Amino acid sequence: MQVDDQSEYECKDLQCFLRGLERRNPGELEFHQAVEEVATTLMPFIQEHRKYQDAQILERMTEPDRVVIFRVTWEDDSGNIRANRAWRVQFNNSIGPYKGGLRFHPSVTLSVLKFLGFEQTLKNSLTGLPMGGAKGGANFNPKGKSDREVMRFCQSMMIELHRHIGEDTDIPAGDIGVGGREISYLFGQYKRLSNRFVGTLTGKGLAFGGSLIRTEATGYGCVYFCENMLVHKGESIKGKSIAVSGAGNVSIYAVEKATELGARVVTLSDSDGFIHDPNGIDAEKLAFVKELKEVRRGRIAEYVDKFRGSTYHPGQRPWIVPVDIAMPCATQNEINFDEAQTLLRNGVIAVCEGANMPTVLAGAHAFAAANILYGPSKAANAGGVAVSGLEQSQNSLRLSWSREEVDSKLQTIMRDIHKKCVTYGASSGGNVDYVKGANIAGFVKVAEAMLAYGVV
Ligand code: NDP
Ligand code: 2IT
Repeated sequence: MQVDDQSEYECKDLQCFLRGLERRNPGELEFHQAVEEVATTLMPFIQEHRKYQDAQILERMTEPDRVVIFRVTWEDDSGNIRANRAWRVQFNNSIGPYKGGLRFHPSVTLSVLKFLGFEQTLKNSLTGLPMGGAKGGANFNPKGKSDREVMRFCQSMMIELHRHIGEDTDIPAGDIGVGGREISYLFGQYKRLSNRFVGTLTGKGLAFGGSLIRTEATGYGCVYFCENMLVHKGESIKGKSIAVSGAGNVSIYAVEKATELGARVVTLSDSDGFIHDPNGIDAEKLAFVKELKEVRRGRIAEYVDKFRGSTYHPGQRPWIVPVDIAMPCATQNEINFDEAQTLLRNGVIAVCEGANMPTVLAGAHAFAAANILYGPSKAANAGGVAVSGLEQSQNSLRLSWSREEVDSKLQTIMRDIHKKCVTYGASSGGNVDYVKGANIAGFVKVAEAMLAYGVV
């Protein structure tokens, strides 16, 4: 990084800023993409508010506080020695201790974790809770591994990770490939190594400090955000058809809440293909999916053997199905430009992102140009980390809130995030640019804290 390159720091326009970012972070395409999306909407705001520009806040905010990279060595069931790479990207702790998930997937790279950590910083700010931004994970593939192999990996990873985290320092949680099983192994090992029982991880089991509704929070929160956008436009989710992608934690609970509120969810997917059930994935069918994914760790293709009238589409994504609402809940860049166009051609009225950065930049621009309701991930999926924040509060207080209490706080947080997006994103024509609203609202709180700290 060329911190002392004066000319770069005299950048006053977007292109100059992005060229510098690319030069400092070569080849980190996902990170470039996330920053470009944010900087594009923020730059006019920063230019209007010279204090942020003069203090180089965006330049500083796009440089992580620190990155820890380490080897995780473990032994598989056949006695072979395996080695993986793991990271913790501690992005920004201006408004609270570092907070963000861990991802286990073979596609994990530093670029992916930097994009996620950067987004997390703004998302956590939006929740209104005192949480900084971080992300971590490993290029470990949990698919096809036995429980004992996953346990040995988690325990080995924690031997290094525990030095860098703590209940007031950095609090990891789940993400792709890291659910209740992995958090339990990680927390159990953290507790042994630190000889303390504190809430250093969230998403824990209910018997050992977990919060009710944390499992459901991201999916439920995404549906609450979608309903807020629809109600703001005089509409409702009731009676709408929805395409959900993925079949993991976020997808399952998005389907559950959407169905409960009277919508008809017609698709689910995994990395092999998608299922289409025009009759809707009701509570009974969803119970099958939960058991399939959470207990048997099977593939979504099995759905069609069980439920008549449904079809499986190998190698394809759900966005070709005509629906009112799209909820991408699998992974980044899972809606490309052509798929965005297809959704629009088929009359989609809302896209609400459960996954992080699921839409490519050109697709996001197409949604904005079409003036549909477009809820970007940092606003729409903030319910997960928000309830993680509530889990931390309960751990500190040494008590547990009821399901109703947590759900009601989650609904209030999602309503407040929607309100902040409207405050900063409403145009004179009555439309709301939720991307702009979320980016500015998330930025301002972190930026004000950084300004207050001086040159840090
Ligand atoms: P899970 O591991 O529970 O499920 C992930 C799902 O997405 C699986 O169906 C998986 O299919 C699919 N998927 C993952 N990677 C790919 C890929 N490269 N291509 C196609 N499909 C893929 O993860 P979560 O549900 O927890 O996370 C899903 C998304 O939501 C991620 O973007 C995550 O960052 C985001 N998120 C999660 C939160 C949480 O609390 N868990 C909070 C906020 C956002 P397969 O089995 O074939 O891999
Ligand atoms: O992307 C996310 O917000 C998460 N994976 C949840 C992070 C958390 O700390 O609960």
